[in-house]
Amino acid sequence: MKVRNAEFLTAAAKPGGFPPASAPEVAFLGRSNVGKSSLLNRLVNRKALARTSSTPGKTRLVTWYRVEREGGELHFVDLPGYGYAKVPRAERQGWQRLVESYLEGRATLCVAVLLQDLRRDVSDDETLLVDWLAERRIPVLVALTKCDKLKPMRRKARVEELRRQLQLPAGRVVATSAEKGSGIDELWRALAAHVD
Ligand SMILES: Nc1nc2c(ncn2[C@@H]2O[C@H](COP(=O)(O)OP(=O)(O)O)[C@@H](O)[C@H]2O)c(=O)[nH]1
Ligand SMILES: [Mg+2]
Repeated sequence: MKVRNAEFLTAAAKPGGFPPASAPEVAFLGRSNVGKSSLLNRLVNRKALARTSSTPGKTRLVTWYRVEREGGELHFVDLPGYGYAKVPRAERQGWQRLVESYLEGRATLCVAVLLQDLRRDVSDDETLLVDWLAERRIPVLVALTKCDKLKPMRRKARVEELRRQLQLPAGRVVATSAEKGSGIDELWRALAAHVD
């Protein structure tokens, strides 16, 4: 997939700050530290469009990036990471409200990409999200992240194990490594099928 240009569009802490729904959108979801910023950067061939860090950010924001490809313009939407053990309940509810208002109300949303670390087991957070998206007829793809951390021998079996935990068909689960660039073309192909 040829990306001509990618740039920050806007970020919003409240639905009132969401930009006009002017292009097909791909939403990215995952627990903090799963590798979301790294994968976003890889998908658009940019080193630091989305910020990467090992320390979780404090502000809960939905961030939009404008991505220009050969097939036309689309938006990547970076939803705030969940699963901070120490986050107070009120803040967690704030995350839920913000994310749900985006996912439920966005006419241009084409597909949600849920990120899952290849080495971790699927938790209730991911299972609930997959079910929640399915109930709302929002197509979901799962990007398994940090595949380079497992030896090739173990990788394949692990992908299948997670696919079973997620109860998704094989075509919905893509193994990726932002570090090595593996799986990026396959993820783009899967995304494009929903966007184009
Ligand atoms: N080995 C490896 N590390 C990765 C990969 N993707 C992200 N990381 C590391 O995981 C940590 C969290 O990555 P980041 O993209 O900031 O995650 P985010 O919090 O989900 O946005 C950073 O230390 C990254 O360098 C990957 O594909 N392979
Ligand atoms: Mg990040």
